[in-house]
Amino acid sequence: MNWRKLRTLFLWAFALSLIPATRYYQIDVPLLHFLRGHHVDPLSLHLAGEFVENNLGTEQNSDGSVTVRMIAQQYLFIPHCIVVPVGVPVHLRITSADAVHSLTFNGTDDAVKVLPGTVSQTQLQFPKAGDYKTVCREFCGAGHYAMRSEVKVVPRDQFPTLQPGERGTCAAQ
Ligand SMILES: [Cu+2]
Repeated sequence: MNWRKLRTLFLWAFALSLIPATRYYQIDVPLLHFLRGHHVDPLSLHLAGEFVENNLGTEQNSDGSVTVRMIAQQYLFIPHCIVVPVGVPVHLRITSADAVHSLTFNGTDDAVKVLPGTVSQTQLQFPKAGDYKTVCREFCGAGHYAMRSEVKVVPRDQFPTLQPGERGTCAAQ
């Protein structure tokens, strides 16, 4: 075998090894979540369970962290604007009511794949206060390019002074 063939073989082996690497987050992680019971019925999200309307938004946990629950659907994220305190762990739980979406936060590297039928959960943290645009990065239909919302990251001492309603949506502020 000459060097040329060996190089071709090596490049093929490298290219093929990328397939399991990319499919891990796209397929295996959501599948694992599903198999572990993190599944929800996308058609009845608003009727019962964790993702009913008054349970969405930011909830303060006793250890100082917060839990954020959101729904992605064509073509918006609900709540449209959320408030979180700066510098604390944010446990994000999000599911889709229809297509596959991907929630990203401008100015950070975080990206959360959102699939109907399963709950995607991830932990993030915003090191700086300010407004972060959230953008859908998975083409999900005609209105995809308008699918964006906002996270307001507020000082840690300001967050507990907010009314429960103000934590769910920033529109009131
Ligand atoms: Cu989208």
